[in-house]
Parts: sequence; structure tokens; C-alpha cells
Amino acid sequence: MSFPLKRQKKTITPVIDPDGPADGGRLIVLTAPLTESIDHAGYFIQMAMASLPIWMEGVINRKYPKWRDVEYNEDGSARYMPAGVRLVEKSLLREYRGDDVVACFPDDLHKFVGPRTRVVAVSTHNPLGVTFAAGVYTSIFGSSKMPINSHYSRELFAAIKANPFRTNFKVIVGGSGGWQIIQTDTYEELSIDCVVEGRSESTDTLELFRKAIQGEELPRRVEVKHPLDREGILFPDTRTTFGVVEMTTGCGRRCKFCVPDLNPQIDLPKDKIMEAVRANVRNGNKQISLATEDMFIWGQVHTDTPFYFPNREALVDLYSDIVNTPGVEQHVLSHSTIAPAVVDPLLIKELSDVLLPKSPIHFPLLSSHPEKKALAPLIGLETGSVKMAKQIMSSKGVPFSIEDWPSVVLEGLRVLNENNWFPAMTLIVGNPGETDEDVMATIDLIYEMERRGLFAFLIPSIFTPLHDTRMAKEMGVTQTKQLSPLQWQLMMKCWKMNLRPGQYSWWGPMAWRVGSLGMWLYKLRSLNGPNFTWPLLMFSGAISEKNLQRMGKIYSGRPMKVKSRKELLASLKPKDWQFLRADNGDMPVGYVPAAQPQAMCAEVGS
Ligand code: B12
Ligand code: SF4
Repeated sequence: MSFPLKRQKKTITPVIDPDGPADGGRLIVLTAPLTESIDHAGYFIQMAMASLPIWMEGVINRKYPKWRDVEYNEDGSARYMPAGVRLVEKSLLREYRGDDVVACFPDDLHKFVGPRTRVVAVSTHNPLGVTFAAGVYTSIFGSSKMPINSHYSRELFAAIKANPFRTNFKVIVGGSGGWQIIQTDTYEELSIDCVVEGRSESTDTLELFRKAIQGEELPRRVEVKHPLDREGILFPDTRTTFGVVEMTTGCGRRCKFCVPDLNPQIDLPKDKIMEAVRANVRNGNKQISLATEDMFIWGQVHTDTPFYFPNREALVDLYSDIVNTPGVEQHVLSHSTIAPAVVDPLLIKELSDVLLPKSPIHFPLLSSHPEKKALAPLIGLETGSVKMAKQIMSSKGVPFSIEDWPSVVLEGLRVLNENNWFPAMTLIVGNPGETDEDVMATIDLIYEMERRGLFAFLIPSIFTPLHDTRMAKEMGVTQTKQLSPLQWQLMMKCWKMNLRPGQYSWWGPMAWRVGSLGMWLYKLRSLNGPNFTWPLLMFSGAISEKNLQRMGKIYSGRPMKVKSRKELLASLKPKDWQFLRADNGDMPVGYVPAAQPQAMCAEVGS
């Protein structure tokens, strides 16, 4: 099957007919920023565009000259859109006719917005770049703080604002980044009538569209309810960006800074997931990614076993069926937690056997796979300080005590690395109340990873109080100039570790070049303040770490006392032993195998 391709040249401005499209346009037009819709080159391109400032767009253009190539349906609508747009579309199609609703790329709005249009609905992931990890790199890298993705999001809103029929329709924005509009009060500037927080499946969302179509005034902000059970969640039956299909909602570990954890913990039915996978393939997608906060809870939500003891059989069965679906050539993991790797190393091994052949990620110097393939889920490390971890994420490592968090991270990473999983791990720098001692504990952990030859791609970001979370009102660091020498050391050490040769072929060395001494002399010195100087010298390699330590310019790190897996298992409450799998070994003394294995996959997801 082949689909029409068209290159969208940034320089070409479409000729807009002042009378609008010949058919009067669609009643409801859905869209999303181009940079959030592209289904090109894997996840990293979107993550890079969320973090790099617009003046560095040339780096992306050079690396991915075809990133603006998008695919179309026969009628000019978008062949793929982010999963959020697809679900808004699906939700609306419960009430409106197919030819009333369309999802299109931003450059094609003029083809669908006309005198008949009453709603333009935009889904956004991160429109203003004020979320964690995204804002921090743009401010480190230069004077223009606008990330590439924000630039394109703003372009989209400007196009909507300038549309000749703007007074006829309402602009409704939703998606995980909608809160950024609310917090920055950019309604007028971006010409937005209403921001919806919550899911499109809600009847309140449909009610809002009804009002908009009748031309009624809309409230600025609407909060709609999240479905409480599996049946309430819809699935895409068309193609989604990166083949994203939801696997779970919510998480259950209750980290205080987390937004998705506020949603109910639901694992979605396997048959619906598989239908959505097949729909993607039917529409030309070759890649699939199951969206989740923690892939390991799937199959273990509301069973007799606590969710943090993964259901090995169910997970292996689900992922096997996905990667073995005819037409699925690539599969990418999204998010997970690390404690399950300590709980059930054989699960990781079995998943590796299933998933590695279809992984598009290669780490030639790290992977022991014959084709050097690797898996790279996103995992939260956040802090190496037990004191800080207790404060902000006391259940992050369950079933293990948060006192053992550094050991859980190191042991988990060992198991993952042994099975060719090299996760991207996020760290939060500048948590409210973070002391030098806390930062030193995190640096200790990073040095320990290095000593043990463990690899994760470490992504430090500055604490951002996220809307609605239990830390929403807390203040952290607001400018990179406020970072202490230790906080800078932590950030630059993470990046230095990431650049160990060969891990990333393009953006690693690129980041190195940007962070080099020349840049520092040119602008970073004044931008980031004097505390940045020695850590940057460490990062650039101009002076060796040993010498900088000897000179007292950077912190040298303390050796850590780490628990082995056996010791970690022995520290579990005896009532939890029944959920351990003896075939992993390291069982606590006195462990008696359970008579029945855990819930089997046959009971899950149907
Ligand atoms: C897959 C994913 C990605 C993928 C692909 C994204 C894509 N374009 O498709 C990749 C890896 C590229 C990615 C990147 C990033 N992501 Co992301 N991502 C996710 C993940 C796991 C799933 C998103 C998804 O598709 N969910 C399924 C769909 C159906 O849900 P949804 O989009 O929320 O849509 C529902 C509602 O929001 C609503 N809705 C959506 N749109 C609209 C529109 C209207 C008008 C209405 C009424 C309703 C509505 O209805 C839908 C359901 O019916 C989420 C976590 C999660 N579970 O949501 C994180 C998440 C959204 N990402 C997050 C972050 C931080 C990022 C990055 C900034 C990370 C980084 N530093 O690089 C970048 C930003 C990328 C960018 N382009 O700017 C955060 C968002 C934080 C925030 N904005 O406040 C989340 C919540 C993860 C987390 N645990 O913190 N991400
Ligand atoms: S483990 Fe991750 S998804 Fe779960 S609550 Fe903590 S931060 Fe949120």
C-alpha cells in the first residue's frame, strides 16, 4: 500500500481563498502542531524539538532533511495525528457525521476551515515548552528560550487567529499541554476561547462542542472527568503518530510531582489494544508504541496481587502478539518504573527476547544483541537522595522501601543493562528544599553507576511545579543562574556520562559541541552565571575530573553501600514473599513457593 507524500516547505505560504473551501469547510476541524504530529525518525526527534531552541532548528534539518514530509488521505486530511487528536475525533464521531469532522495538518487548515466551521480544536502536548526537561535545555543553550516545538505551536495558533473566518468559530484546546495556556494566561495572544483539561470521551466535552456549535460563549477553562473504568476509554481506529496506542492510565506510585498519576489506575483490554494496533497497520503504520506511565502494571491492576509485582505471563503475551502482528516492523517502549526489574529479572529477559528483534534502537558499543539492538524506556530516577525521595516520591520503589532507593536503581539498572535495556532516566534538579547534601547524594549515585559500568541516558531537568499536582504551589529554581555549583556539576556530569562514545550518533556530540568552551566564552558564561564555569570545564574535558577534584573545584563523590538483589528481597515484608517468582533465584531464607502461580494472562484483558 502506498500513500501520497508531500513535502511541506516552511518557506511556502499557502494561497488562501478568501471565500474558503468550495464545500464551505467542515463543521469541526481538528489539528495539532506539526512538530507534535510528525511520525518520522522515532521518538527522539520530537523530544529534541521539545528541548532545542528554535535557533538550532538547522541541526534537525541537517540530520533529518525530510522531517516535514507528511502523508495525506485522499481528501487532504492527515494520514496520522497524535493519539489525543484521534480520540477527540473518535469521541465526536459518536455524535457527528463523518463529513462534519476532519483532522488535518496545520498547513492545511485553510482547506477545511470555511464559513461552515464552528470549532477548531487543537490538541497539544507541550505548546509553550514550560514543562520539565524542555525548558531547561533551551535556557542553557542560548538567548532564545523558545523551543522548536513552541515555535511551531505558536505558528499554528497564529494561523488560526489570522483565518478569515475566525469570528465564526470557537477555538478549543486540549491535551496534556493545555495547562500551559492556563498558567501563562495566553488565551488572547494565541486566540484561544477555551482549554479543556481531561479526556475527550467525557460527556462534558461533547456538551462543550455542542455549545460552541450553537455559538454560545464558552468558559475559559473546563475540567472534565476521566473515565473510571476500561469501558469508558475509546481506542483509535485510524493511524496515530508513532503508532501510539494506550495501554494503561494512571500509575499508582503516587509521586507528588506527577500529573498522570492523578488519573485512575486502569489497564486497558488486550482485544481493544490489538484492534488499534491492526488499525494502525491497515493505515500504513509500521511502528507501534504502547503509551503508559508504567508498562509493568498492565495485567496486574485490581487483581489479588499488588500491582507492583508484575504479571509476567500477561505482559509477555501482550507484547508478543503486538510485535508478531503482520505489518508491525518496529516497536518502541514508552515509560516504566525500575523496581519491577529487581522484582522479576526473568520478565525482563523474556520481554527482551520478544521485543529486541523489532526495536529500531541500536547501541553498537553497549548492546550484546547480534544486531546491536537495544530497548530504551523512559524511567524516572529523579533523585539519589533518600531524604528527598521520601519527601517527593515515597512509593517510587515499592515493594522495596524508599530507604533502599539508590540500591533499587543500581540493581534494576544492572538487570536492565544485562538484557540490553538502556533506559533514558530523568532526574529532577532543584526540588523545593533541596540541599547540597541531597545533590551530593545524587552525584554519588551517578558516580556509582559509572564505577559499575552501568549505562542509562541521564536527563536532568529543573523542577517545574506541574499544574494540579501535590507540588503545584511549590517553588524550585526558576533560572539557570540560580543553580548551585553542585547542581551544575550534577547536570554536566549526567551529560558527560551520556556522551560516552557511540551511545548516540548525532545529538550527543552535537550537545557536546554546543556545550563546549567556545560557547561558554560567547554567551553561556553570562547566561548561566559563575557557578557554571567549573562544571562546564569538567564536561568539556579541558581539565580532568581528577584534577578538578584535587583543586577542590568539583565534588569528588563518596563510595556507596549498595544492597544486592538478594538483600533487597530479604528486606521485603514476609507477606509479600508469596508474590516473588522462585525461578529468579535469590529468594529470602524461609521462602515457601506459592501453591498457585500468579494471575495468568488468560484472565487479563478480555
Ligand atoms: C507517547 C508520549 C510521548 C511521545 C509521542 C508524543 C506524540 N506526539 O504522539 C514522545 C516520546 C515523542 C513524547 C515527547 C514528549 N513528552 Co510525552 N508523553 C507521551 C505519553 C506516554 C502518551 C501520550 C499519549 O498519546 N497519550 C494517549 C492520548 C490519547 O492521551 P492525550 O494526548 O492526553 O489525549 C487525551 C486528553 O488529553 C484529551 N485531549 C487531547 N487532545 C485534546 C484536544 C481537545 C480539543 C480536547 C477537548 C481534548 C483533548 O482527550 C484524549 C483522550 O480522549 C504521555 C503520558 C500519558 N500517558 O499521557 C507523555 C507526556 C504527555 N509527555 C510529557 C512530556 C514532558 C514530554 C516531553 C516534553 C518530554 C521531553 N522533554 O522530551 C516531550 C514533548 C514532545 C513535544 N513534541 O513537544 C508529559 C507531559 C507533561 C506536560 N505537558 O505537562 C507526559 C504526561 C509524561 C509524564 N509522565 O510526565 N511524549
Ligand atoms: S512512578 Fe512515574 S508515573 Fe508513577 S507516580 Fe511516579 S512519576 Fe508518576
